[in-house]
Amino acid sequence: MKSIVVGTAGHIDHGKTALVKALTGIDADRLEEEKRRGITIDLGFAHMTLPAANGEMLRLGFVDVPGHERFVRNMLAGVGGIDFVLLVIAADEAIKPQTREHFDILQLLGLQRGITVLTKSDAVDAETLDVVRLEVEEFLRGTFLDSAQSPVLAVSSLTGAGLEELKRAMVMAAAEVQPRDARAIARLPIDRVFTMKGFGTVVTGTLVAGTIRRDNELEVFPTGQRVRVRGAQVHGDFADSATAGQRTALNLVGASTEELSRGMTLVPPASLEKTRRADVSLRLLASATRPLKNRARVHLHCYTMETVAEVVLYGTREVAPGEKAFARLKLTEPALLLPGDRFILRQFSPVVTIGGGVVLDAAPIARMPEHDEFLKTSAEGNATAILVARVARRNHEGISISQLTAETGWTRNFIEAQLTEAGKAGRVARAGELLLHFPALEALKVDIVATVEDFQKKNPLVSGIQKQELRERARASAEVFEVTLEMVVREKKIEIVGDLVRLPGHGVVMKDEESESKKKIEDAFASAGLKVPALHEVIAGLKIDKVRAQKIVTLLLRDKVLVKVSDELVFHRSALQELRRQLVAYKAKSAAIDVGRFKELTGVSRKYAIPLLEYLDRERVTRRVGDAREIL
Ligand SMILES: Nc1nc2c(ncn2[C@@H]2O[C@H](COP(=O)(O)OP(=O)(O)O)[C@@H](O)[C@H]2O)c(=O)[nH]1
Ligand SMILES: [Mg+2]
Repeated sequence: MKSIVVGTAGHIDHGKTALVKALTGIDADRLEEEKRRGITIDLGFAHMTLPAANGEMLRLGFVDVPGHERFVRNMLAGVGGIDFVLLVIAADEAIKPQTREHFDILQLLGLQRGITVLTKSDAVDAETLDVVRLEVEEFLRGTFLDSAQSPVLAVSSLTGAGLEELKRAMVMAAAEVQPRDARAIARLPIDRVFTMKGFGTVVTGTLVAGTIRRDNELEVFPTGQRVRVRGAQVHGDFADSATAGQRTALNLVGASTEELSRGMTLVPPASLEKTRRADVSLRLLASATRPLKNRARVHLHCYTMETVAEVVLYGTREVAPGEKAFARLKLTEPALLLPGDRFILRQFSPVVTIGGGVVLDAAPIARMPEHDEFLKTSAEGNATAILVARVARRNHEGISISQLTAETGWTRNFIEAQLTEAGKAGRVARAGELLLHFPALEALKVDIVATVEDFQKKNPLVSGIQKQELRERARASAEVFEVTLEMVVREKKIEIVGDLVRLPGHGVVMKDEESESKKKIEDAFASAGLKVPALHEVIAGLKIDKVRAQKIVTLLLRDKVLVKVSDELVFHRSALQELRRQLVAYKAKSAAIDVGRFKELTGVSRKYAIPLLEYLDRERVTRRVGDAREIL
């Protein structure tokens, strides 16, 4: 069954609440004060089901808003989630100030569908009704409620005249309402919090995206509190789940009514992030009485949330009435905002609606080049272009899929689909969870190879650059560096030996006699096993002088081909590896070994055994316990 949420809008006393009651039978004025004074103060709710043209049923949730100018902020908390509006204009009064203000708000919110209802048709004669209709059609021309595309219907809630026609028109219009995405990340902006006898804490709201099920855990924004859904109601009926586009009530465990309030939002835990900064595109109403100045303080409304914000304009010192601009909003309190969210701005004082806009980026990063380009793409680009821009702006550190979700509110599935597109276009590369900007990645690869090449030219006696040093020169995050390095290795442009990175097959460039000596030293130790010769003897047997020989030994030690076990003793890496293997095998027989058994096992004298055991202790292969060693 399709569900949509219908909002009312219009000036006070024009018959909004009466119309909702005439349609649904429900009095949306639920507060005692509202009933006593006969005016709507806060949001009211009602619901009804109508047969749709395709034989299915259509479920309509109503959000009835107050028309009084003092309660526009309550109206704002209600209209954020609606799919469809009934713009109510009384035939005996025609267009009044809050008709205009509410209609401005609906347009700023980007609402696409609605019906204009001329109420109290019984209170005027046919001629007056015609005049009002003309006036209203003129007022709506060129807007989403232009009478060329959406009906202007006269009704009387008193006599019932026109109500059937209105219902039919609502069913037809509802068919054109784009259903909200039930698979998106769930988001419920809270509009009411109360306790219900036998249930405890209950919150209500219009579920603007996703699905919430009984027993789901949710996170409260911005407090971060975790709650569990004990039960759900949709349009007044118990339900196992609520989906986007439904008026939803949740019975929550884990939070008291004092801890929750209108303006907070419920979302799946650890999926999104709150913010105090948002880059936006905003528009000042043509009817605004003065320009919006840089650094002005305003009231910001988004869904049910409201806070004070400072507007920092980009590239201009003020926005004239009717003009648009990019700006950064600095919120006094953290809130949940996502790209695409519509918001309303009201003047700080006196409080009147002056404009609104759309969030482009609620996770701005510092000192970004081409910031303007990024905002333009965010405002006008398709999802793939936006994804590419978001990856590109983090070209040195990349962005993980979950981080991208937190920035955009997009699900993993949606991101994967965009990635396929972006990948085809050669714009984004993926390494596991990490997304990298392809051109930046290619540049980094070239950079790495050039750095290695350059290093080797300048240090012919060293067989490669230390990985750590290469990383520092590459100016990329550790993760991006590792991923890129791996790619360059796979492409066989460089190779990694131990801690060193070098051009393939490019060991130390040595003169013939030097490389011959190096080989001799290596061979002398490799063939000796643990019964190593004295280093000075090996050096004495070479054709080159001592200083050059010592340099080669230093390189061999640094590359960990040779390992110094004590001041006098140097071993080949392979001999020590073999020793470790022997000890592991020995451990199967005995958990401990003493010096005598060690000599037996390895065939070395005491002069070698003691330094070797001390080396093994340092390496945490063994641990000294009294005279023996425990094998770890
Ligand atoms: N004659 C007549 N009076 C109406 C009609 N609809 C509403 N009213 C009256 O107009 C007043 C304001 O109606 P209400 O629904 O509270 O207006 P709201 O402020 O827009 O919600 C009430 O006294 C209603 O009884 C109508 O269709 N015909
Ligand atoms: Mg009312």
